[in-house]
Amino acid sequence: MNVLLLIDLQNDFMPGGALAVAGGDQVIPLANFGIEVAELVVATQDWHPSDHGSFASQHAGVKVGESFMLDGLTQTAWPDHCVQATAGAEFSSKLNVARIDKVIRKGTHPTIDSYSGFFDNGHRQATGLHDYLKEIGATGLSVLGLATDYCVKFTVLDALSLGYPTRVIADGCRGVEWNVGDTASAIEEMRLAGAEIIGGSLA
Ligand code: VGL
Ligand code: ZN
Repeated sequence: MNVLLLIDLQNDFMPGGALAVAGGDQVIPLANFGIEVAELVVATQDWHPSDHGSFASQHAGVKVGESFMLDGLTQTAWPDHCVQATAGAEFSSKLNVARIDKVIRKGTHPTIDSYSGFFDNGHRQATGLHDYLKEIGATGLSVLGLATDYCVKFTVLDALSLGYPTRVIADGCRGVEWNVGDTASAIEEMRLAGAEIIGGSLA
């Protein structure tokens, strides 16, 4: 069974959101088309406590976009975003959420971030996504969502190392692009790791 995996299609990553990704809303129609034709749909949801350690607001002298050490790992400082049970953490209202079979929440532990939908950034804890995919007999993944250079990339790299044939629907992804070229580099990194990169077609 091929599974459509939707990454973090949440209000805070949409234009106007706390961690807005340029053109983030433009991927929703393709996500909804994918949902219509997919056998099974899994969505990840960035789901942080309000005092999450990835937030610049929690660290005196650390500005958004800077790197700092968080519990032994290099961490990028983000604006407060996707706080549990806030409007920003909800899926975009334009997304056909009724047809999502399973939601995987990540980033819930206060002192570690979780870009990947499978594991936190230190690979200390699993989110349950791999167990779920094994349980339903997933044989391959088609991935789209936000952001190409963070959560999409790390989810895809983990999926490949776990052995899932993985396809990235590039037109369904947008990057944060802190540095010019980050999105293109992320696509190249996923391709070199073995992902199949395709345009807008789900065929
Ligand atoms: C993301 C930064 C922080 C993402 C989540 O969804 O790509 N990026 N939290
Ligand atoms: Zn986050």
